[in-house]
Amino acid sequence: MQRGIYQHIQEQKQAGKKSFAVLIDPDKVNPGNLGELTELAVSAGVDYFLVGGSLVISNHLDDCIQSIRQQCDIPVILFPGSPSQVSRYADALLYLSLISGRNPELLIGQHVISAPFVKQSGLEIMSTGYMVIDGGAPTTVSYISNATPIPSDKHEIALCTALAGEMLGMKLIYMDAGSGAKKPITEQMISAVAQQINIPLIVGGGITDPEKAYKNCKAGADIIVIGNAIEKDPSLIREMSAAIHSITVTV
Ligand code: 1GP
Repeated sequence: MQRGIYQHIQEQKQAGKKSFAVLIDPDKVNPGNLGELTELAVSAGVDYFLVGGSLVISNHLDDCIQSIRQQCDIPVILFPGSPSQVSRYADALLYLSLISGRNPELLIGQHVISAPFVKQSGLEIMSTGYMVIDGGAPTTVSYISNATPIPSDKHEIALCTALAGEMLGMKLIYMDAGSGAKKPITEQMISAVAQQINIPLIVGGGITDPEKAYKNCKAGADIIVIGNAIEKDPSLIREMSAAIHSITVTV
């Protein structure tokens, strides 16, 4: 991709188009199933790969990204759970600040430590206000972050947090119920946030069917992230992509 990924995300938003990002956890793929997944993603018109996880145990992040890149042109965006998850083979990085929590390490501490090598990586850096929303049960992200998620019915907390993130200069807001969340984020909360911010809104966590993805987009999500459901049934990629891409809103 010649121009920047963030510019592309903004252009899609301005055109009223919705995007689909497939989340790949490097711990859960092997060369065989990653190849198959990539092939399916290309044929289904997936917009982005997000690679990373709250807790990555293996050390084949680089191999995983290189294998995707050898097979396709779908941009690879890092979604790091820690500063160790930076790979120069990716295209961009979500520079996440956990603005829904009050853990200073995840708001700014780890950024200070990782800033020099993040800069040296040459990756496109996209500052992202990361908001963890209660998904009905503790998820890896809620446990690891040691921060309380925003209650799922407190729309006003979510929208004020997102607004603050935007006014602090963040380029994206990512609302996440956590991987494998029992209850994905409600359309009411997505809509409350989307109506208040101008920057692109990413939504993920516990989305398992195309109808939910569709409704989330209708409520104002610009990018839908799906991991678990696709790990379990890769053939869902096609239906999810069709549902997300079927929407064009008038802006
Ligand atoms: C998690 O938003 C992502 O950070 C995706 O969640 O794995 O539940 O799709 P799922």
